[in-house]
Amino acid sequence: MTMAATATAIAPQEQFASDVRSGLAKPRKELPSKYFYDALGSALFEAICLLPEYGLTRADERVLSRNTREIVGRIPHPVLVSELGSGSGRKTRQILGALCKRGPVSYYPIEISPKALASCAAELDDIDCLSIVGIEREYLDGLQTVAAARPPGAHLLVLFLGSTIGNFDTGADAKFLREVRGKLRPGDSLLLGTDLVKRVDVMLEAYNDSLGVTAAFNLNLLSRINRELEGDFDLHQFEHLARFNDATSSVEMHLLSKRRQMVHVRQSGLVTTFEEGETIWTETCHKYTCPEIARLAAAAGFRVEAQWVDETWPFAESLFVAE
Ligand code: AVJ
Repeated sequence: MTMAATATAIAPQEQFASDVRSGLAKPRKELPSKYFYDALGSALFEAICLLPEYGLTRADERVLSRNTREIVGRIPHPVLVSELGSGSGRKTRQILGALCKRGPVSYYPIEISPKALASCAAELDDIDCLSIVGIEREYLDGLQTVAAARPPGAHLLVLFLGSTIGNFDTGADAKFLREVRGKLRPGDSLLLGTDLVKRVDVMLEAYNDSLGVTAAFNLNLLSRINRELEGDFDLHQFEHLARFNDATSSVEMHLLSKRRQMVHVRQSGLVTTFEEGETIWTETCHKYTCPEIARLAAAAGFRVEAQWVDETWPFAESLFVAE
């Protein structure tokens, strides 16, 4: 794998320190969910994907593998593929493998974690005719780099799988997709994975598993702050909380302070007090409906070319085409 871009204006560590400072200074404390994925957090997420309660990733993989031929049949050739978040490479493998049967394909995974990029490249290394160019950037910056590098006449397919789109705040998903659209040309495609609304108890158990893996995944954010930013969070004094917000149709994850306590984060220059029962909001996982996906596409300048839904665990794969 070649690395096309590693330059960032502000060092990732400083960005982390500053995001922690601003998130914990808010009246309703919050932390960005993108910081879950250090080496331990990524391993815990892989474990989450194996939990019986968490059907999301299996559904995503199932829809993709059952419909690979039809999906790929709708993508013009030659094509340049870019993925927002490199994931484990497992899901992408089938799509890329099928595209490669028609000729050489360039694949540009965009990911802020260099480790994730490396393991994705290792996973996909054996596919013939595939050249992998890792882009260590935020999604939109990375997509800009890919768009600038595309040869004339090549079609661009953007993959945004696993319902990561659901992690945006309400309204920010549409804004993000508009920005993605802004980097594309008419006729380019976006394959978008979205988890769909299902029974509330099923949705809640997916984020509150009986082994406590999701709790560990959530709490690891505090231990990452301790490790990397010289924080002194006492992990025993916080607990994992998952709840369904009806108004936004989202599962929210929080970390709840079990008592009144003070916390320091040295590299963020932060001292803050938690009341008993106060929470840090760490993640939003929005659950979609199909009409909502259609509205989202239209609002962002796409049409829904095709859609595939898993019936066992309602999850949709939608092929958007830029208008
Ligand atoms: C990887 C963002 C799709 O929102 O379900 C899993 C992350 N958080 N369990 C999700 C996650 C808690 C996951 N996504």
